[in-house]
Amino acid sequence: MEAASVVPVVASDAHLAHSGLTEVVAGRTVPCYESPERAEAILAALQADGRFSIRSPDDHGSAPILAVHDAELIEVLENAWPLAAAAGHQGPLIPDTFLLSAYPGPMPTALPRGGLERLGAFCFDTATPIVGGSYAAARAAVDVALTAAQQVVDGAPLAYGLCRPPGHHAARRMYGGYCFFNNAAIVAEWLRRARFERVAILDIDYHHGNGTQQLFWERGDVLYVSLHADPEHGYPYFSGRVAETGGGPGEGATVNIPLPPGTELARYAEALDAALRRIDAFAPDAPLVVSLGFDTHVADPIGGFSLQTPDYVRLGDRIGHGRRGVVVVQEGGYAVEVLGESAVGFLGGLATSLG
Ligand code: Q9C
Ligand code: ZN
Repeated sequence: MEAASVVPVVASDAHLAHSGLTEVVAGRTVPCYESPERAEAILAALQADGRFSIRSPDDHGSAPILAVHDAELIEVLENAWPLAAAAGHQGPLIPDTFLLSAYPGPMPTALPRGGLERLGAFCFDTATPIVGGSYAAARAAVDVALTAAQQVVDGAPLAYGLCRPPGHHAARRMYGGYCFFNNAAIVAEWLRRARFERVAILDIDYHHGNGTQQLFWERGDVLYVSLHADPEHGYPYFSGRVAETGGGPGEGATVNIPLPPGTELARYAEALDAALRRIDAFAPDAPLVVSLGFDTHVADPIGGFSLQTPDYVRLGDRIGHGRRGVVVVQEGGYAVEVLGESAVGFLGGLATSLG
């Protein structure tokens, strides 16, 4: 990469006020893995490197979010904390009662008005606490992703949105998995509505992006390709199998590549090349959207793969090879001590290989 080709990075301070303290994992209460320190570590490493120029996001308003999410999800997330606080609730909001599709049967259901009580109809896990700053942080993460996408539409070969909270587990009217709004999906739909005919999303977070898959399940114009932990053992368990290939006009435009525990670079790179061939065959005319997770790292406390820090240079290099524009959106990665070097390596490898 030449000195002149500085990679645009978009980041916001709003994420700092989204700090949930604890999450519930298999019935035990543990400190939140999805912490402000994650994004701060990546930002510090990019700042120290010198090849990146860091800016704040532009406000894109609600319309791009409403293009993929139900308006009620936005309203619920916006009002959960103020409503619960007004009712005297103290501390982060994690629902304890969930409205499964099995609940109503033939019965009518109505949602309660309370901020906390209502969350159980929109949330699918116990890992995603809401605090006073969560909604603003989730909104800012969307703006971060869209501002990065705008940079690429405007001609940058690569831009990176340092999104926090992440997004790929968020579905049309459901949040969870540390995600509130699906930053990558919002970018993909925004690109479609801007001027592009075919958008591809490559998801290399350790976990299956159930939200992204759901949002584009019946869409033949948005390809979703994901490498992730086999759902037989890997969160979120209920999606991500090879047989899930999309429905209706979207048949064939969902591609799942589950990988076994302990997956190392050789096998991962092989799977990544298969994913990239699928993307090339789809022939997207839009910038590639990458959902990037570092929870594939061997040091990750909740992941089960065995990638090493230098491997991310190779992944970036493979993804960038012969490609024109790439928008990278940050998803997971919880080994804070490896995030900075992994991010610099991945983005450096990508920037160097782009056509
Ligand atoms: N025993 C992202 O990486 N907890 N979300 C899993 C497994 C939730 C991950 C517990 C993990 C969410 C964006
Ligand atoms: Zn993940």
